[in-house]
Amino acid sequence: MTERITIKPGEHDVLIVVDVQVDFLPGGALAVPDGDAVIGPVNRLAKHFRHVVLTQDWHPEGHASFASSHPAKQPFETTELHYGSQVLWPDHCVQGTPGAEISRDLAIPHAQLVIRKGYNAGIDSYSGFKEADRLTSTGLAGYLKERGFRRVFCVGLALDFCVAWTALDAVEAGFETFLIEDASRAIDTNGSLENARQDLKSAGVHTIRSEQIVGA
Ligand code: VGL
Ligand code: ZN
Repeated sequence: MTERITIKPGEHDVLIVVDVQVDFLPGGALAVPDGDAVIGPVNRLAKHFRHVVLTQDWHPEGHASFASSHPAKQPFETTELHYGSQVLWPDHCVQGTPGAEISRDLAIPHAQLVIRKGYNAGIDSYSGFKEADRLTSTGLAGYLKERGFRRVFCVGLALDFCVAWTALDAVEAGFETFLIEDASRAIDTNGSLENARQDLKSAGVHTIRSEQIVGA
């Protein structure tokens, strides 16, 4: 699992900080258990990366991924949408609301891009790269390629949804991809964490710990 290499991030490396938003933190609408534990590690890691991208879950009111949009459905149940099975969530990260804000405790003033996702009313987007229909692109792969990045390091919330899907799509887009486990926390619903671990392993995502990222 953990590969005991150390890595000094350079010009071809980018840190992607996934969805560290008020609604995913304690007290939020879709609070990830122990979610605030990622903030310290993420802030420390970000100091070692010159290049950082943030993602922001950003849903319109009445989004198709909200249980409240489906009569008789409860949060954490699933339904079939036009692109396949969809977990239904409590309303969260509604565009322009306080819950959708990126945590003020993140100390990454040098972040270069905030990529919003999940803004199409009928399609969810866990991944920062591609929406859940697996067709609609956010443009992130093109951006990262044009910038000349080769390695992608993923952290944030939630490990078993947005972080995992972002890492899997980074591999698919051709990047060598790392998930920094102690800088991420999972929701873990209906076996989602175990499934994500399997998928990450099969895809060749390297799972590492933040101590393996070192500075100059
Ligand atoms: C996420 C569920 C719904 C995440 C976003 O950031 O992992 N999970 N929307
Ligand atoms: Zn969402």
